[in-house]
Amino acid sequence: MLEGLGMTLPIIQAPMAGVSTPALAAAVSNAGGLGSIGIGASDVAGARAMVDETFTQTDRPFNVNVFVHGPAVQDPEREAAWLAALRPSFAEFGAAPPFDLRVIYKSFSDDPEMLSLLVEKRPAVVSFHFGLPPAETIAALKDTGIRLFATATSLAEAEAVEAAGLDAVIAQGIEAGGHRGVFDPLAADDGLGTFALTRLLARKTGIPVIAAGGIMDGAGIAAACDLGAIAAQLGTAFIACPESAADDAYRAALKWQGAFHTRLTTAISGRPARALANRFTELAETSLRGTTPPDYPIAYDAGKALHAAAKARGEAGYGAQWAGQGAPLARAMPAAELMATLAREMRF
Ligand code: FMN
Repeated sequence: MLEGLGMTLPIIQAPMAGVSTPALAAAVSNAGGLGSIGIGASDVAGARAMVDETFTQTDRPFNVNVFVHGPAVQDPEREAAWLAALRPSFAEFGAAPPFDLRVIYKSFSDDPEMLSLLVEKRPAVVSFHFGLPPAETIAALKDTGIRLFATATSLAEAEAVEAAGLDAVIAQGIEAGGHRGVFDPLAADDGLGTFALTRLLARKTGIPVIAAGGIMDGAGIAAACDLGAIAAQLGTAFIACPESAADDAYRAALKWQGAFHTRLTTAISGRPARALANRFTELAETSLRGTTPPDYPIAYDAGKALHAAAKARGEAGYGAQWAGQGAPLARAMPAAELMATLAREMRF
């Protein structure tokens, strides 16, 4: 399958909504990997601009990633309690929490215009995070020749991905940075690590497996391939590349102590996600402890407002600084150089 995608290296740069860029994806694809853009948090116009820009920067295949979460249910009481718990943190920066919270972006399951865009643009790959869209949507994408991948965090999710007729499954371990791709955030989560999950899916499913979570260098990629993965998907390893959209504070935080203490929390967005330890994750363990966040992505509206209020007063520690457990191993270098380094390391 890698050859069919023009890949000469088993390396996929993870889609990272808000962090990956057309320049990053193009650099990775141009270097023989598969670059990805994340449009999960974009509207159709924003997504169109990103897809078009990527096509202008590379003529090689790339991946476009969407979020397929269940519908967010507004719950005024829960949201009011959450905002009340956040009020002292806003007050610290001379601000007040928003009056109410919004569903800040749509699920791909419920976005026919985004589907039309992808059918029109035909990127080589489309990948799904948080679940699978309806069968008609999958069929419409497949009819155009687009290859489809989806994240799974368990064998049951991977079996659903295989049964839906997708081309590959991304085995996302608990070490991974960013949101866990769990289909149902309220269901029990076994928190399988990348090593166990990759091997489990390689042995128990009949579709190609891509390993993701905590893989930072050539040794990690080689190990994933030894476990039966056809490729490794790396996110955190690419955050420090100059082509990413990470701001200066995020890049600096990646080099500080928080990188050694990543935290899995639902407090920032409403869904479990792994971030560098910072003031927000500290809040999750103190004043927000015991308060249930609103549904994803409603809670994220509050999280982004708090980050904006704090940043306006010079405090960057409330950003959603997603990162995996391998964060201290991140290297700040141009993506093409990082790809060459990873290729060199894999050969040892
Ligand atoms: N996965 C997605 O499918 N879509 C996303 O938009 C997305 N955003 C992410 C943003 C950041 C900053 C990070 C670090 C990860 C994100 N992920 C997203 C998860 C990655 O696909 C992947 O599972 C993860 O990066 C692998 O772990 P690693 O970060 O340790 O390499």
